[in-house]
Amino acid sequence: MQYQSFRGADLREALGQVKATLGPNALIETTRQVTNGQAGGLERSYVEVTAAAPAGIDWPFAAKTGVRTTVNRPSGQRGGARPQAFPLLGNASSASNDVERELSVLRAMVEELNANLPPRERALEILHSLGLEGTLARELTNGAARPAKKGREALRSWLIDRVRERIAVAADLLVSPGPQIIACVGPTGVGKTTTLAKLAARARLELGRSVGVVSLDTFRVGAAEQWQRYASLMGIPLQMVHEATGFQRAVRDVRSEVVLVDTAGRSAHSVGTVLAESLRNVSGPRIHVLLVVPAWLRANDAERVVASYADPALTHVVVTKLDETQQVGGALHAALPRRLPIAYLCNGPRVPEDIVDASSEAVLSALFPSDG
Ligand SMILES: Nc1nc2c(ncn2[C@@H]2O[C@H](COP(=O)(O)OP(=O)(O)OP(=O)(O)O)[C@@H](O)[C@H]2O)c(=O)[nH]1
Ligand SMILES: [Mg+2]
Repeated sequence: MQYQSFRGADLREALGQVKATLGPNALIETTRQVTNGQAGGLERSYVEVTAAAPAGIDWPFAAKTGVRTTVNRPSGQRGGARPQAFPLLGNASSASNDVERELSVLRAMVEELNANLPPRERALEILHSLGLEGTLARELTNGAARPAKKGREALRSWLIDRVRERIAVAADLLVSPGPQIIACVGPTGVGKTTTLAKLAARARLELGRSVGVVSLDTFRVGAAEQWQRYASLMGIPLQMVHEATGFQRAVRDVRSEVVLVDTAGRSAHSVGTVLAESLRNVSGPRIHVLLVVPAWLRANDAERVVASYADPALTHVVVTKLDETQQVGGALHAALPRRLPIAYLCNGPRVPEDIVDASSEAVLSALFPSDG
């Protein structure tokens, strides 16, 4: 296919030339903003569009204006994957062509707009597309001007480094020796019970530790049955506790080194109060309070949830449901602003498989999808 490049002072002008030369079905391959005007002589910056006539269609008119160069590009010439070419204006009878055309023009316009943004704004635009927002995003983009001048890829990898600096992770809590209590708190249905079941299975079956469960969730219908099933499958002791006063006794009764505490997904205030009262008089075991958030949570909701769990103080974050979204930046607002360590990542409902220890690289690869 023979590609040609067309230049215009802006995208509209360049696309006008494409259409005039190659017709309404022209295939757009790339658009780019060129800031070095020496080659094109179109003042200081211009837009360049690479396009080809669709196979089998001979558009009869040649462009009379503007700069046009021809690039012969045999198929497979480039090493990497070539961007997909979209028709500029599709056949009116083809709905999918229409959608592709709209997308291609929209994408080109967004790219043009972004290329014209100031460097800091370009960095913010990348973070916003990942779900990172507000003060956190502004902090992460401090100093973005220099890498932004080197292009989008350089800016992206600079941002990855900035986010890496902000991520705190914890080693697997289950491997540290000695008695400990691990409680999960968080909104309704986020995966608290499932995460604790995964931890119970790992501690009991993989690490051979003595594990027991104390559940403060006597609120939700079926909560007790859910734990009874897990406990009998894994052969671990279980205590259901209705009030904070019964907690210490329940912890004693499960006679385990690792005590996993489940809570109800109700208002943070009432859950916090029962758990805080329950833990107040516990001495001896190390206490971990894990906030569980789903990966698709939005930034301001994540920050609101963290703020609502003040007592007992949160010690770690667990991100669940990574399999349900491609945009996880919002959920990271539960951890990054306060540098709360992320302990585990869950990427599915299966017990015990779908859980991994959090690592900076695992968090980064979830946050920056490779095609983004
Ligand atoms: N896709 C997916 N589903 C998950 C994940 N973790 C949990 N689930 C599912 O989410 C639903 C709710 O999980 P639970 O563990 O009961 O959530 P919870 O936070 O204990 O819910 P409440 O006790 O009602 O507040 C269940 O259907 C789980 O199988 C995950 O990482 N990915
Ligand atoms: Mg539950």
